[in-house]
Amino acid sequence: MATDKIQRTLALIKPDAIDKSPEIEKIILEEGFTVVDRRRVRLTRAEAEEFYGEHRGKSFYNSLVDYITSGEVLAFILAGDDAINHWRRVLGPTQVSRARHEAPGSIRARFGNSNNDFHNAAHGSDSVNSAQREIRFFFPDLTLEPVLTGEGAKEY
Ligand code: RTP
Ligand code: MG
Repeated sequence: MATDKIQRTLALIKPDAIDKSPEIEKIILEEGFTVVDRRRVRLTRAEAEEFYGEHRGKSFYNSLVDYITSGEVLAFILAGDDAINHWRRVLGPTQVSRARHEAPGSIRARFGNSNNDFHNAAHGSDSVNSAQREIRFFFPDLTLEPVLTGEGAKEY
């Protein structure tokens, strides 16, 4: 659905799906996103704890930090119409089993781990604020111009 709302979002290919990154990048381009920048990086534990700070204290926090630091990740800044929600739709539901059931063509259904519901192959920012924070987290040296929204307002 076109909303005329150009946004940027942070997409992450998680460590267990990095071997599938060419296939995932193909989907990114087929879906019409523009890749503004990309970076392959291995997060330290401290960086991962900061990135997933919103989940600090939850039961799965330590295993999430273990997972995201288990190898390199590939971070992308994606731009496009309604990019934040568009990318989350392409990802599918958080849990791999739900993704396979409800959105069989989604990235998490196709590339998520069959043996671990939460090793779900990829990440996407969930709001304009998280997108801004997460883009700055992975690309601190990049200066980005604000994007124009359909309402004529400017967003990062
Ligand atoms: P993400 O942030 O990675 O795009 O995923 P999400 O928004 O769909 O889900 P979120 O609630 O933000 O959870 C972040 C990641 O934590 C792992 N998780 N494990 N064991 C659990 O109950 C559990 N819940 C979440 C997943 O890897 C999830 O993507
Ligand atoms: Mg999330």
